[in-house]
Amino acid sequence: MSFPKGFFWGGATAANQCEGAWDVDGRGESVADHFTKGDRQTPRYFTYRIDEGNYYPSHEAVDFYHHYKEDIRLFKEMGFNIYRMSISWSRLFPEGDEEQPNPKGIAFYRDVLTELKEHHIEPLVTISHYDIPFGIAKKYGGWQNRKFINFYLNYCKVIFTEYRSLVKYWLTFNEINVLSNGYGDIMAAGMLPEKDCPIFYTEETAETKSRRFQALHHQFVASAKAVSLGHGINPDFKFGCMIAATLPYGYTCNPDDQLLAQKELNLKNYFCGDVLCRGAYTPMAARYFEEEHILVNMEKEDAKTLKDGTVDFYSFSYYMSSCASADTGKENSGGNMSEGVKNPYLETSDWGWQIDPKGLRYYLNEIYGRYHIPVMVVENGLGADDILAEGEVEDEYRIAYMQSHIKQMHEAVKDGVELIGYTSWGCIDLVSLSTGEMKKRYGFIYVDKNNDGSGSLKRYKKKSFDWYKEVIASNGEAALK
Ligand code: BGP
Repeated sequence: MSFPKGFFWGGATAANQCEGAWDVDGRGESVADHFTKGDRQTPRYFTYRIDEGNYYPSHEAVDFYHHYKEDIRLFKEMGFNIYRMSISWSRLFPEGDEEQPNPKGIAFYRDVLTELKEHHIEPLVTISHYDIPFGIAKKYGGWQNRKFINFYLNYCKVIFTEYRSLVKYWLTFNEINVLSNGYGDIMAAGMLPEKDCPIFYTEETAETKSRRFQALHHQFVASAKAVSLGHGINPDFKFGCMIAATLPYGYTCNPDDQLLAQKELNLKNYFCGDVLCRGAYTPMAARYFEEEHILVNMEKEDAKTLKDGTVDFYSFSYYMSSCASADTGKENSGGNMSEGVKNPYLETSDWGWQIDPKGLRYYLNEIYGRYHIPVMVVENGLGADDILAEGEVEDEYRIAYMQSHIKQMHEAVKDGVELIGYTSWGCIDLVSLSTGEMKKRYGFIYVDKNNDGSGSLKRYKKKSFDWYKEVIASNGEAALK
């Protein structure tokens, strides 16, 4: 048994991490344009002003804006039949609250989508990937303000109508569960701090939690409304939720560890998954809100809106698993919103992320068993410090990482999971979200751009480029050897 016929193979990027051209053709500032560069030891900062003395990696990124034709040609050469990209909201609505979009922004995405169509690559479009217009964040306080639902829906109406015949697959919010996990106030909710601070900084009080969950509730409503709106505009549209897979194993067979792991699985994944896929809050939510003194205003009609706007498929990013332990003295592992106790059975990447291909199979079964809707892995990959030598990058470690994950996806398919696609993260090198570095590379395509912003932006094929090409040509078989 191999991967299903018509399986989607491709790669994924996000506008603020690859497009650049931050102030070109009428684009407005995004909150992400206010994030400085950090590294594994130094946090990225949000700065209210764009300081001349600071470096903001999103401003140029890898300049996909001016290289998209060349990049799409390379994707096609690898055999992609899908490409996950995001639209920069502030390229279309510079401040975020305008009625009418910026025509040059509309034209840019039309060109990109047309280019994909000509290459027979299906776009998978993330509507909001950590890319909130700075204008509305500043004026209205971010997603905690219910007005955001209408700004978002106006944006959706424009892109659904403009690109009605160019896009079929949409994701409403990237990793929506960062808000239930406590990381996303600035980047995912546009709730700006009073003072410049690290981008992942969150003060945890009942009040800040209430604001965060209020913002999340508004995103749930916005997502459901977008799904209903989109289905009305084109009944062929397919919508997915996008969740950062957070897979906690109980550290020991101590029932306390297992209960903790179960609670984390619920709060970090199903909290959002249940609303988006089933149209209602997960049973554990009420107790959690009560114990944490979290207050969320919900309008009377919201329950019906959520029920009516459930998604058509479940998509997620998967990089690692974690461990839950009731013993608070244990050493933690690093990760993107997935911190937990270090697992002695797993290796870690150079950035401290635990590598666990079998966890991907586990998670796929878990999700499909709960929701019974098609599933797509829309982010997965290895961030590594690649060396370009005489135009070549020998990234065997990336091949090994991806091969082991594809093998486990295949096991999940054999287990009966309706897996429909795989878009590896950062198919072309781009700016790292957590550190802002270029050095943390994920691509099959190397971009000559360095941490300090220097570099020619020239593209080079890595060794993994040819390997992935073979994998796609054989519908996955080449990775199963
Ligand atoms: C996910 C984000 C992506 C991406 C990825 C890798 O959480 O959706 O935007 O960047 O993580 O993370 P990083 O870039 O920090 O290595």
